[in-house]
Order: sequence, then structure tokens, then C-alpha cells
Amino acid sequence: MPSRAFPVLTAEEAAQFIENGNVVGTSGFTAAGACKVVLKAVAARAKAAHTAGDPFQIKLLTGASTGPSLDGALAEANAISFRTPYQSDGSLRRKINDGSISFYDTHLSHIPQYVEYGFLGNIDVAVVEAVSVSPEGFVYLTTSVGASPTYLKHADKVIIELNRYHDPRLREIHDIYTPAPPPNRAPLPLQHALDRIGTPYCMVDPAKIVGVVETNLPDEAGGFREPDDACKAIGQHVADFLADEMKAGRIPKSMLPVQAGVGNVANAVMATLGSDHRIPAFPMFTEVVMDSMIDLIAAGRVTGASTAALTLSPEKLQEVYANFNRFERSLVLRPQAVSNNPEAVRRLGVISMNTALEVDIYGHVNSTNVCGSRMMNGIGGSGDFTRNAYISIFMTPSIAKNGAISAIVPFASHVDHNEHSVQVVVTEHGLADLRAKPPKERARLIIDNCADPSYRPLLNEYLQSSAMGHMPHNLARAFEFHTRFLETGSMMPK
Ligand code: 0RQ
Repeated sequence: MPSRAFPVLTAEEAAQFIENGNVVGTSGFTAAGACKVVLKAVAARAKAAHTAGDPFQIKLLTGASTGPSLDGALAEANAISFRTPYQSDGSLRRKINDGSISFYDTHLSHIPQYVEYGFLGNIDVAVVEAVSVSPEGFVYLTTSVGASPTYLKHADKVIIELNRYHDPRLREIHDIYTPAPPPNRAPLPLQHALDRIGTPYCMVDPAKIVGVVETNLPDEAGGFREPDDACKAIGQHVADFLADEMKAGRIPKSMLPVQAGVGNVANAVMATLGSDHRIPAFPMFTEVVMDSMIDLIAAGRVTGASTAALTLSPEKLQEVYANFNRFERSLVLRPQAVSNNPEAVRRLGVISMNTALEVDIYGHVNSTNVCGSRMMNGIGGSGDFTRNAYISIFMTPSIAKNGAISAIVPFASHVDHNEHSVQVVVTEHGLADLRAKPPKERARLIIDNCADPSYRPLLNEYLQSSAMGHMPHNLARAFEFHTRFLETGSMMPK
């Protein structure tokens, strides 16, 4: 057994290698492949230290969000001082917003390069989940790759969580390629979304492995909501739009690769899009594969997916394992430096589909900060794809919180994706194709096609009140939807 080459530790023993103030890099890109026991033991250690009056906090670097046994446990134990690059845990979110955790929100594709150049400090310990590790240091990862190859390379010490739950055949879908640092970075040798360009393993200096912790645990991936009518309508508008683009010859008959963000909306839209037979089967060049995409691959509607993670419910993952021969050629798991590579996105002609919290009348998108201030999850990979997509689409239900919030606002209270990168906006009411449209035309399309009818008069009134100029704004009133919401609990006047 490969683990015999390294000391087999309990999670508590492994946690002793992590000290107060350490920078810790972990596996996990969503809950897929996230560490499940060692960081939980670090949380317990931090709690004990705090009870004894001692400080204990780590700086935590991951691939993206993780699971409750990692982000959740550490946040609840007040064991994180700094976190990057993306999260979606309730406790962690609360602490980021009350100021007790510093959060650095950045593009996921940037993280490996940031680590490489030391912007995030020296990595003291990497904790990475794997299906196996050889005495020579060949590490075969589980359901995500994320930034693990980088953390393994740069950490002083390495702990492997060897998870027996996963099918060792996962190695057949891993493709690990690490771009060299500039100026010697070669073009990615990727001609098609599903090309394999690397090795099935990451390499680590075996002398750095301080121990292996054995587990047998499923990923803590929560499922998504059943698609509601709004999500189904958004999916239908996207499908109609893509079918029209094909008819117009702006999308080739063979289709282009598709990227979809993670969440209830994207999961539902993918299901609708995939079942529309006007759209031929397409490959995905994306960062997260969700349940709906596995169904589409099984049905032959998606030809395969390049991704950084398999964010699947335990049942869906078992379905993949039970039919591995079917999925082995159609799934490729890559490091986030490759899955989210902006150069590849531009060259392959990816159609990106991400979700907005709010969109303003000129097409700026806020995906991260509620009312400009409260962090939701983070930008994730949405910027990696949006800026370089052949067609960049943003989707959102037109209202949130039973209509107290309009997703279409006069001015975005925070901008993740600006008017120059956002090409198409879709809500359940319709679609605004912003390409080649100057600002005032964009405003007309977004208000008329996308805003909820109950908010259209208010948005029109704002537009008419705006001063002259290329992109007319009434600065005294630009945030009145948000200030009204903060004062009264609704963007709609009483
Ligand atoms: O709150 O759960 O309390 O009901 O936001 O909204 O409609 O369920 O949508 O799950 O698709 O998430 C933008 C957050 C959408 C996500 C966001 C409230 C709403 C609900 C969730 P409840 P839905 P989704 C891939 C790419 C940025 C990163 C990204 C996201 C909750 O898609 O984080 O795209 N995107 N990464 O009620 C206040 C508003 C709101 C609002 C919705 N304007 N103000 N609350 N909500 N609009 C991921 C990776 O990179 C790994």
C-alpha cells in the first residue's frame, strides 16, 4: 500500500504540524475534493488554544469554496485570520462581513501564479485529499484539482488525506499541467476543450510529506434547488438566443464550448439548455461540473467537460463511478490555472454563462457584494471566463427576496464585470443583447426586456432624471434603490 511509505497519522496528530500563524494551502474546489478531517482537527486545536487564552489562527488558501468540515469548522472556531480566493460557507461569510476574517477576493486562475511569486506568503503546510500517493511522490487527487499542484510544490510540509471513499479510477480523468512562469510560458497545447495535455498525477518531493491520514468520507456537496419557473424561463431565453445565433451563422453548426457558473440558477439553466434539441451536443470548458451536466453527458447532449471539480451529490458521483467506462473519456479534471485559463477561453471561443446578484441599466454586473458592502461568495472564476468569452452571458431572476430587491438597478453598487465585458443579460422576462450597443440603447433593452414590470417605471423615471452625457447618471440618485432597501427593507417605495 502506498501509504506505508509515509507515517500514518490520526487527524489530531496531523493537526499538530500546523502552527498558529501558518499559511495553509488545501485541496477543495467547492466541496469537491476538500479536506475533511485534518482542518477539522485544527479547528478543535484552535478552540482549545483559545480556551487556554492562547492565540491560534491560520491563513487559509484553497482552490475555491470548500465544505463544512473545512471552512465551516475553522470559521466557527475563530481559527482563520485570512482567507482567499472564494467561499460559500455561512459562518465564514458572517465573519468576513463582521470584519473578523480578512478575505481577499480574486480571480481563481490567478491563485497559482500569486503563490508562485510569493504574493500570498510562504506556504507552511499543504493538506491535500488524494486517492493515492506513491513513495516517489506521485499524488493522484480525488474529485477536484483546484490549486493543489501548486500548494504541493510550494509547501514546506505536506499532509495527505487518503480518502478510500473515492474510486481510484479517478486518476484516469486527471490532467495535470502546470504553465511555466513568464517569460518562458508556452502557449497551452490545448486545441479542443477535452484535449489532455498533462499527467494524471501531481508531483511532490516525498521528503516533505510528514504523514498520511486515512479517511473514507463522501464530499460534502449540497444539492441544488429544483429549478423554479424563473430559472426555467431564463434557460429557455438562453436556448432561444443561442439557436438564433446559430441560424445567423454567428455560432458554428458544431457549437462552441460552454462554461456555466455554479449555483441554483446555472444548474437549472444547463438542464434546460441541454434538453433543447435546436442546440447540438456541445463540450463544456468550465470550472465546475454539477449534477445536471452528468445527466446531459449520459444523454449524449454534452460531449464532455473540462473542469477543475466534480461538484456532484453523493448519488450522482456514485452513478459516475458505476459507469466509469462511459465517463472516463468525457471528463477531464484540470488545475484552475488551466480550467480557467483566459487565453484558452478566448481561443476556444467559450460561451460563458454566469449569475449576477444585480445588473445596472448600462450592463455593469455585481456578482459579489450585496448593497456594495456585504460579501456573498466571491468572484470565483466568473471573471476568468467573462472577460475573454466569445459570448458572455449573465443570468439572474429579475427580483430577489419576494420582490423586495430588484436585480436590475440604476447603478451597480459594486462592479465585478463591467459594461465592456458583459454582452448578454437574461432574466425570466427576457434577454438583452448588449453587443455593439451604446449605453442609452443598452439601458432601454435592459429595462424593457429584463427588469421586473413592477420596477420598470422606477427605472425609467431614473433614466429620465439622469443628466446629459455618454452614460447619463444622476449621481445624487444613483444608489436610491439600495439606500431605500437599507432604510425600509425594500427597493420598492411604500
Ligand atoms: O438567497 O439563498 O437566502 O434565498 O442570493 O441566489 O437565486 O439561489 O442564485 O445560487 O445561482 O447564486 C450570484 C450568489 C447566485 C452565485 C450568486 C440572494 C437570493 C438567494 C442565491 P437565499 P440564487 P445562485 C462559478 C462562477 C459569483 C461567482 C461565480 C455567485 C441567494 O452565482 O456567487 O459566478 N456568483 N462563480 O435571494 C441580495 C441581491 C440578490 C440576493 C440574489 N441582489 N441582493 N441577495 N440574492 N440576488 C463558481 C466558482 O467559481 C467556484
